[in-house]
Amino acid sequence: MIPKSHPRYHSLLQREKIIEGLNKGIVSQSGLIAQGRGEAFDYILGEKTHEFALKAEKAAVAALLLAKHPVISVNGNAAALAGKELCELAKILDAKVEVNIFYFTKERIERIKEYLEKFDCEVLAACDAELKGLESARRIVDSRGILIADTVLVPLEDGDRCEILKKHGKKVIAIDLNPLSRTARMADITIVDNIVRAVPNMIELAKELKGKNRNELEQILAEYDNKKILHDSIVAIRDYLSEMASKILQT
Ligand code: PTJ
Repeated sequence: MIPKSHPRYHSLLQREKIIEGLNKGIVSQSGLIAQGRGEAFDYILGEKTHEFALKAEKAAVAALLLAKHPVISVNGNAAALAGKELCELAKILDAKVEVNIFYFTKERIERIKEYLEKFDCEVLAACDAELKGLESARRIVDSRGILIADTVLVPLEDGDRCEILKKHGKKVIAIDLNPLSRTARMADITIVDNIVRAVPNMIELAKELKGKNRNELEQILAEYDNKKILHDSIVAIRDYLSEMASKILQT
């Protein structure tokens, strides 16, 4: 039990969720390492949602609302950290939820599916189709989901699949705290934010944008520039580090 007064409460809570996910057979062992990398980037971003992330979250929601076949791809870490919220988002957006993992075992696919179904969510996990051009297990998809999707939300992704999804003509939205990753640089919309903050923000935005017409949603996308967002996120890290370096000298 982590005391709420602990200065690193939120970060420790995420660790606990990931470890719990590992014990339940939802998270892969590598998921622990991925969380550590994410934490490090979150630290140097000041552990908050920046303006550039909110802009990307808004554009992502607009793209998912405009899509014909929107799919939210869920892996072990995403399920453990934000499973409930991802299901809620899917419902508001009328998007499909599909389990897709890098460290593939049929057992883990089933565990994640069962876990997500607890949130009153229909979960695709048939593993009955393949994304051509990809060697990793992420190629194994559901014929009713990612295979036919036009827009895919991929939280905590690896760069290879992002590239292949794009080659298959899909719009890719990534949630990745590392703006330097291949995924972040390849995606159409990159949300440089922690999934535990990004998805609740997207739920609120989805409620708000659902009432807009297609022209208004298209306008949001037309004004969105992912290169600028990536640039701004890297600059935010630089500025945060410069500020901390100055503070050290002042104390
Ligand atoms: O469940 P599986 O088998 O699909 O495996 C999932 C992981 C995450 C282990 C797998 O996809 C993997 O190895 O991913 P990578 O290549 O480590 O990339 C994960 C990215 O997510 C890194 O760039 C991290 O910085 C980022 N990340 C980690 N935790 C968070 C995060 N981004 C947002 N929020 C987080 N909490």
